[in-house]
Amino acid sequence: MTLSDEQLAQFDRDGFLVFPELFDKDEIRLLKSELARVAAVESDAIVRERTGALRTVYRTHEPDGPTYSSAFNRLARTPRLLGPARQVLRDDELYVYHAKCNIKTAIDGTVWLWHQDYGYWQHDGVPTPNMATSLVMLDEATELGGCLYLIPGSHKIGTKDAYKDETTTSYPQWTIRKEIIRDVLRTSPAPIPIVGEPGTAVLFHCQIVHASGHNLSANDRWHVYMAYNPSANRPNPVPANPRPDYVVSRNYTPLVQSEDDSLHERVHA
Ligand SMILES: O=C(O)CCC(=O)C(=O)O
Repeated sequence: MTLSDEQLAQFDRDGFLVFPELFDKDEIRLLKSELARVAAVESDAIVRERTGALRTVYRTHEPDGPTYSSAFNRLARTPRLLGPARQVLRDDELYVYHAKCNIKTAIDGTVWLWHQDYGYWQHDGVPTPNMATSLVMLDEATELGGCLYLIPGSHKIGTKDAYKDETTTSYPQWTIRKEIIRDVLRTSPAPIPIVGEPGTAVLFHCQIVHASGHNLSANDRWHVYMAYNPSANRPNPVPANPRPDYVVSRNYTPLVQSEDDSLHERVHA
C-alpha cells in the first residue's frame, strides 16, 4: 500500500493516520484465533493485570518463541502496514522493535497513562525518535471500552519529562509528569478518541502523546501493535538492566515485505 502525498502531509501534521476496513473479517478472525492460542501458553512474554487477567502478549511475530504465530509474522510484513511505515519514516530498512497485543479485558483491563512511546524507548538506548507504530483493531474500539486517545500534532512538542510509574498498573509505564501533561492538555487540540470497527488500522508517530482508559464495557478490546524502527536506529547499549528481547528486539534484520499481502500460510502443492 502506498500513501498519497496528502496522507504523508497529514501524518507529518497530525502524527497519525486512520485506515478503516484495512483488514477484512476473515483476517480478523484468523488473528483472533491465533492470539487466543498463543495467549494460553506459559511465557515471560505475557503480562497480566493484577487481577490475573491478560494484559499484553508480546513477540507474536518471531519464529523462535512460544508466543509465535505465522499470521502475526506475515502481519508485520504485509505491504498494508510495512509500506506506509517505510514511507512515514523515510527508510526502507525497518525491523519490528516489538509486537504486542494489548488484551484489554472487559471490566479488568486497566489504563495506559499519558505518555510518548519514545519516552520509554529513549531509555532503551534508541538514538532518535524516528519510529512509528501500526495498530490493528481486532475488536471494536469504543470510548467506554478504553480506546486510545491521541493528541493531534503532539509529536512535534519534543520529548516531555516523564517518570516511571510502577504503582498504577501491573506494568511500569514512563508517564508524562502531571504538571506537564496538564499544560499539554490545556494548550493542545482536544484528544481524539480512536474508535473503530475490527479491521481498522492506525499508524502513529513515536512522539505522539497518547493514553487510554479502563475498559468499563462488557466486551474485551483486543488491539495489535507493530512498532517499527529503522535498522540504522537500533538501540545503543544501555548502562544497566536492558529490557528483555520481547519488548526491545535484538533482531535488527530488515523485514522483507511479503509479496502476496496474505496473512495465511501459502499452501504448496
Ligand atoms: O492499548 C492501549 O490502550 C494503549 C497502549 C499504549 O499506549 C502503549 O502500549 O504504549
